[in-house]
Order: sequence, then structure tokens, then C-alpha cells
Amino acid sequence: MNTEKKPISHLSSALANIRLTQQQQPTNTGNGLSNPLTSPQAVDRVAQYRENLPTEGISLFSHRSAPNGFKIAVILSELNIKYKTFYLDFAKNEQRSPYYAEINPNARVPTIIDHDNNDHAVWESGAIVIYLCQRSGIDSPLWSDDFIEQSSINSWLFYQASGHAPMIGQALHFRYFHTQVIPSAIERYTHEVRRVYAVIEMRLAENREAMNAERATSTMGNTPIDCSMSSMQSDNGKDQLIGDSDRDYFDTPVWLFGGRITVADLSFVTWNHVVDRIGISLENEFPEVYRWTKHMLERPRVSRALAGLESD
Ligand SMILES: N[C@@H](CCC(=O)N[C@@H](CS)C(=O)NCC(=O)O)C(=O)O
Repeated sequence: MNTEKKPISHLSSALANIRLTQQQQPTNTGNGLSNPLTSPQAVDRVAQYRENLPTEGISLFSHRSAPNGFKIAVILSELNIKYKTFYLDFAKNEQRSPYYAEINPNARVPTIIDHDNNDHAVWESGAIVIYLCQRSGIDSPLWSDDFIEQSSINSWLFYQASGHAPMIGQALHFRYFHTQVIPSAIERYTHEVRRVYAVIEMRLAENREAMNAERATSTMGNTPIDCSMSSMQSDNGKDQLIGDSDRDYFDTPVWLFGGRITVADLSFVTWNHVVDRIGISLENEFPEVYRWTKHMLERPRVSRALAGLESD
């Protein structure tokens, strides 16, 4: 039997191959801006790009193994916005290029430049997601035209950006990149990631119950005999009746808010994709989160974005 662990995506395999020099280099100051570029060509690449910007669509500054960057690619793809990705090279400290710092003072990815809007730049992934929704128009199916509903979507967006991604990031850091092995730090952040997923699991399970209660109420009394029922042998040899509604109890997708997929759900997908790297099995530990992630990964525009393909 082949016991080699198969990566769940090119994202997780890229992450598995990352070395300290490529990702989290220790820096002297908070945002690392005092750490100069290690290569003059790096300045040129970002500067050159900014001198010859595309005239339409969006430029996305990302990195080939950055879940926060792919998060924006997924949203751009789902909103069907034309975009071009510029992959920064962290090994050359391109994220600390002064040309990049002008559009992202935090020197991280992602950042976007909107060429259809006077080359307006937006940084911080949560802010970018909201900007893209508003840019697409309030009737986007992934967003809402109602400001109360928008606030509920935003709660999940902020939860993802402030609670979910950073905790996984810290767990990865202490597991793979920290200069010393500190078991208590690994344990603390891995535990926190589990807590974050437990909140989501609970929400999805509640939504599934509500969906099924609603279905039961709406069909009650309408069909005295369910024609979709089929016979199946149980362990004790007796026939059992299994209805389609039972069979698809778990197959029907449930979403965080509003009974439909929104950017709130999609903002989690890239990090869910790499969480196995910190020893968490969504399939075994958080079955609703696992099914939810699977439904998102099956969307053609999500898989295209994760494969680095930019438009239909
Ligand atoms: N809060 C930021 C986090 C951005 C972030 O940490 N990005 C990572 C990649 S996923 C990065 O740019 N790392 C480069 C570095 O640490 O120098 C966001 O959501 O945009």
C-alpha cells in the first residue's frame, strides 16, 4: 500500500515545501520594512510592473503558496472579474519593496489595484473582499443589497480574517518555521484553530437542522406515500424504506448565512484547504465543515482560481 501522504492541493504541497527563508523571515521591526530587499532585481520587478500597469481589470499581488492571496483569487473568479496575478517572491523580499509598500504599508499579500477605478489600491484581504462585492453591485448573489444582511456576512468575514487565518498561520509557524520547538505554542494555536472550527461546525449543523425542519413542514401531508422511497436490506435482513430525502440529508449544501453561498463561506476555503498541515482532519473532526469545504471546492470557478487560472 502506498502510505505516502497525498497533498490535498497544489496549495498544500507548496506549503509543505516552504522553508524558513521563503516565508516567515524574522525581522527587526514590526512590519519588517527595515529589512531591505535582498536583490536589486526585486525592486525592478515590482517597479516595472507599476510603471506598465494593465489598463483594465484588476491586478492581484499574491504569492504562490499564500492562502490569503488565493482567497482573493477565489472571490475575483466567483464574481467573474477580470484579473491578472503578480506573484511576489518572498525569498527575494519583494513584499518589502518600497514600490510595494506604497500600496500596502503592512508589506503582506494580498493587495489589489483596480485599473477600472483610477488604479485605486486596496490591501487587507477582508477589505478587498468587501470592496469587490460593492464594486460588483449590491445585487451580487454572493453579497446582499440589505445592510442588515451585509453586517451578518461581515461578521463571518471578520471572524475569518481575525480569528481563523491568523490562528492557522501561527500554528503553522510554530510547527514548521520557528527557530525553537515550543510544544505549548503549537498546542495553544492548534487548540485555538479547533475552537474556531467548532463554532463553524455548530453553525452549519444548526443550519442543516433548520433546513430539514423546514423541508419536513413544507412536505407534511402532501404525499401520503413517498414514491421516491426504495427498499434496502438492513443488517437483520428486514427491508427498510430509505427515502431520497434521507439519502440527501447530508448531501445538500448548507451555508453560513442566508441559505445560500456568500463571500462569507468562500473566504474560508483556501485555509480549510491547508489545515491538514497542522494535524487537523476536517473529515474526521468537523464533518459539516468538511462537506461545506467539498461543496466549495467542487465549484468550477473556485477550482480554477486555486489552480492559478485567471479567467473563464
Ligand atoms: N491580515 C492580512 C494578512 C496577510 C498575510 O499575513 N499574508 C501573508 C501570506 S498568507 C504574507 O504576506 N506573508 C509575507 C511575510 O510574512 O513577509 C490579510 O488578511 O490580508
